[in-house]
Formats: sequence, structure tokens, C-alpha cells
Amino acid sequence: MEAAPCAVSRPPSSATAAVRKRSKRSSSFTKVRVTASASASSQQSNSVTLLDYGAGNVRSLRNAIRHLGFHITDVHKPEDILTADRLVFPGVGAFGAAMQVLNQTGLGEALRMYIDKDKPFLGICLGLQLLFDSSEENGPVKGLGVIPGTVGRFDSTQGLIVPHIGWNALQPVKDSGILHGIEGHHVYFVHSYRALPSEDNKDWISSLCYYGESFVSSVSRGNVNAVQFHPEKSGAVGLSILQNFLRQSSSSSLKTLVPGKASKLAKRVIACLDVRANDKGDLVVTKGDQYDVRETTGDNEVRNLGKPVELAGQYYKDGADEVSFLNITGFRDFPLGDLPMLEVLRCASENVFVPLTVGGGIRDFTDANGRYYSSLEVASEYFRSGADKISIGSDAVFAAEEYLLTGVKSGKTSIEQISRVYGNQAVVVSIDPRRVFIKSPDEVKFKSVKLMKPGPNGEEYAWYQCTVKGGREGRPIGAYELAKAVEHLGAGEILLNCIDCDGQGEGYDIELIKLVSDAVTIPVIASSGAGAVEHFSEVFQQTNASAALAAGIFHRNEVPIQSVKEHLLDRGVEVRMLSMEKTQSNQPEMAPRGAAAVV
Ligand code: 1PR
Repeated sequence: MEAAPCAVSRPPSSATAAVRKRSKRSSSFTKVRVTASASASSQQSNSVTLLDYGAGNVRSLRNAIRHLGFHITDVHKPEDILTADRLVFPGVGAFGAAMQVLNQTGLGEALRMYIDKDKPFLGICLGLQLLFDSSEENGPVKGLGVIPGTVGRFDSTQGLIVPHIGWNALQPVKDSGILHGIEGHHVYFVHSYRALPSEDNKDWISSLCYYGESFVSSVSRGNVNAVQFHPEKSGAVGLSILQNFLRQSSSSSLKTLVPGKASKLAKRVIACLDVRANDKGDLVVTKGDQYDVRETTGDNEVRNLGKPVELAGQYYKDGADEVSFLNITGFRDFPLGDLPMLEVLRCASENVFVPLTVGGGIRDFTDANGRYYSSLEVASEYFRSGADKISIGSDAVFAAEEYLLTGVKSGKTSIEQISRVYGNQAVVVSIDPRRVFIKSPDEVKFKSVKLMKPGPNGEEYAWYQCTVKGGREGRPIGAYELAKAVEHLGAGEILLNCIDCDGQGEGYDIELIKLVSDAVTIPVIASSGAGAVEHFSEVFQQTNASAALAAGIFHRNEVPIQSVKEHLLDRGVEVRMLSMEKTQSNQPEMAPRGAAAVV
């Protein structure tokens, strides 16, 4: 079913209705005997069949396919696979759970038959891994057995940051139609498991990618293709790959990109939108000074810097590698009652083809009618609305405190619940620390740093006290301790803010970012304080941050995202640049608007 047109307004339905409306697709498959004599296809030429077994968010992929002018037909039973003209299989969730669904419903057998017949197929992410013999993820678990080899986890024992999240470069090893011209361009990966190249599977491999080792980033044989990265989240480059598959282009009509210079995992530049309702009840993008978002003059209104969907679209076109939405009053409102926020996400995801993160209010909740919602249900609603990752703030602090107190993983915290179902790469923990100056590290039990610049009373050290509820309440835990605890609980990434630096434009808190990014082996996003392009190179050159997030300078149009990236390139920091499609004028290919623009 096509989505209703986007308009962010207060919908009439209640939160409960929104939760009830959730798709039950995962349980709707019935086991049907698969025969090779399934009826001939009646698909239209602009129709693509999507195998979504209901284990996670494939909204972005649906949006990308529709954006390219194609109509989606969903698979409900194994025969739908056999009658497909072209099939896209975006594997989501864990390998074992996916294989269980495929085996129980007969879809796995149908998939094997479809692939055997060499019909047009595109597997994405887990959709590539499932083609292999087996996976070590919670296993070993047997896969579809189409490609020889075992899928294993990246090795983080030597300090490699896992999950592998971000924009990395492909090294094509053979000419595969859909990857035409991809060499030198970045595409977006997010995964902890990978398949390795071997003698047995070398005929399948169409490209490799380097991350600590060379792993299989795409396979291709005849009409069967699969990619480890996410084309639907890889901006214009990814859309051109999808389009090459969907159009089943002859080699003469394949999209060609101007050669890029990508060679390795890029540092990411993230635009952040702090969102809340203003005093009139409209959802606006706001921005604080040390978390105070009210104007200091007049009626002390909530600072209004624009409309969330519009700004997200603009930042995508400007080259942001990710866009984050933080619902900054989510801690006091029930997020599923905040339907405009879900609507913002739904609308933004229709035109933004880079990853979207959303945070604010993710926790277990009991509403006024006594209905209990788990944090997993809250997060699921965000994923269904278009989020690729969710970000947990206050609730992660309480979870970490509990874990450090008991030393036991209860399995019930929001981090554990959500990462178990969606994978740890989908769970970001947002930390809101405030600097506390001390004269000696012995004054506190928390890890402190020696300051480059002494505190107001000559203090030489500081520790970083975590806060909850948007900085309103300090907690007895430091940023270092919290980061390590949430990594153990299953967080896949850390968004590291700093209340002291927020909105000040004087640069990131290098001491804090170094402290945390040296302590964990999951990616750390540096946040708070960017005011000039030099602040970005400083944070990447002096710390292990994988990404740098900024808000104020982008909202106030002080520095365009492209200038940040050009500066970083100039300083030898690898970043993703907007791709150029080979046209007569060689204009940069921005986000294509509808199929006509990209044909
Ligand atoms: O606690 O799970 O409900 O999540 C609430 C989320 O909202 C947290 O991620 C928290 O960081 C965020 N938040 C709460 N209150 C505020 C506030 O500003 N009053 N915003 C807030 C946090 C910090 C950054 C900001 C950077 C960059 N904003 O997101 O965008 O500091 O700004 P800059 O480049 O202008 O310096 P929960």
C-alpha cells in the first residue's frame, strides 16, 4: 500500500491506535508447498517484488524504490517469490531468526529455486549473508547454501571498532552491471558480521571492501546480485545502484559516475536536529546554549530555527552523512503520544537517503490507562516510521547504574531488549555529561582527565558527570564508566555530547572525547561545540571519534557541510563527497527528485 502524502500535523488518532496499527506481517506467512510450476508472472514492468519477513525496518528501502518510480509487490507466500520478475531481499535482524522464518514458511526453499533459475535478485546486508553456507552469529546457523563459506564476526580483540558503521570504499574485482562505475565512491555499511573471500567463493565475488581485513562487499553471478552495504542509505550513489538493478539496464544504459577518490572508511559529518514543541504546540527545530533552548529576550520563547522535515532534506542535499533527530522533551512526554514526531520521521525518510537516527523518551512506559509499553515497542514504532537507529539517553544512564551496581545483565534494559531484536548497530546511547572540576583524581571514584586549561579555581582535573532529563538531573556515574557499561549491555554506538560546550562554538571537548573513544571499541560520535571547520579536523586528528555531529553552525548557515568536508579532505581526513553523475555538464548529482530525474 502506498503511504499517504506527507504533512506534519497533529493526527486525530490516539497513541494506542498507532501501536495497534502495527503490521503483523511476520506472522502472516503460511507454509505452502513450493512447486516449480508456479503460474507465470503477471507483474508489470515497473513492479518489484519485496521479501519483507517483518523482522525490522525496511521502510527506507521501500521509500527508495518508490522514489525511483517503481511499484512494490509484497511477498505473502512462497509462490509470490517464484512468480516475481525481479526480487529484492533486504535481510534484517539476526541470521538465526531470519533462517528460522525462511525455513518455517517455505520462503527459503522458494528463494533457492528462484536463484537457481537465475532470475533477477538483489540481496541487501543480511540478504547477502543468508546466501552463504552458515553464520557464526549466535551459531553456527545453517544458511541458504547458495554460496560457499561461513559468515563470521569482525575481530575487535585488536582494537578494531565494531560494528563497522559508515561510508567505506569498494574495490570491484569483476564487472558487475549494477556496480558500474562504483570504484572510488563511498557506500554506507552497518554490520558486525561479514563473509570472507576464499578459493571456493571467488567466482561469486564482485567487490571487496577493506575494514581490518578484506571482506566480501558484493557478489554477482548472472542475474543474481547481493550487497553487504545499504544502497537505500548510500545517497545518490546507492540510488544509482538500485536503479541499475531495477531497470535491468543493458551495459550501454547503466548509470555512470564521475570517478571518485574514496579509498577507506570515511569520517562522518552528522547534522543534528533538536526537536520539540514550542509554546504554540508546533514542532520546531531548536538549539540550546548549554541545553537552554529559550530565547533570553521577550517572552523567553523556545528558539525556533526551522521545520524538521525541510531541514533534514536540506542537510541530505548538502552532503550530511547522517541526520539525527533528538526529541529533547521526550523524557517527560510519552513518545508514542507524540505522533507528530513519528510523522516527521515518516516524511523525512521519504526523501532522505542517508541514515536517520531518532532519540528521546525511549524507555518502558505505562500510560494513563494502565497500558504498559516496553521500550522495545516504543523503539519499534520509531523504526517502522523510518528510523535506522534509535538513540537512548536518560534510560541508558539508569540501566548502566543498575548494571554497575549488580554486575548482572538483566536482559530487560532498553539497550538489551532493542539490540537483541534489531542488532546492536541500531542502538545508539546519547550521553549528556557536565564537567566537574576537581583538584585531584583521588577526590572521586570516577575516571577523570588532566586538563589542558585549568578550571576556574585552578583545578587541574575534571570528571564528566552524566545527567538525565536533558541535563536537569546529575547522576552518580561518569561518562567513562557509562560508556563502558553500555557497550557491555549491547549499545552499538555512542553519541557523546558535552553540556558545557553545547552551542558555544568554541570547539569540541577534546579531553572528554579522547577519554571515551579510547575506552570503548564501538564508534563514538563527537558532539557539542563545533563553530568552525578547524574544529572538525581537530577532533578527528586528536581523538578516535568516528563521526562529528554539529547543529548550530549548520542551522545558522554559518558553515556549509561541503566546506567542512573540503577542509577535512585538505587536512588528509577521508570523507564522503557528493557524487557526480557523468553528464555533459558534470553537475553534482544531488538527491534525484523522482524517476524522471535519474533515468
Ligand atoms: O533522555 O532518552 O529522552 O533523550 C533525550 C535526548 O535529547 C538526548 O539525546 C539529549 O542529548 C537530548 N537533549 C535533551 N535536552 C536537550 C537540550 O538541548 N535541552 N539536546 C537535548 C541535546 C545536544 C546535541 C546538540 C549538540 C551540538 N542536544 O544534540 O545538537 O550539542 O550542538 P552545537 O553544534 O550547536 O554545539 P532521552
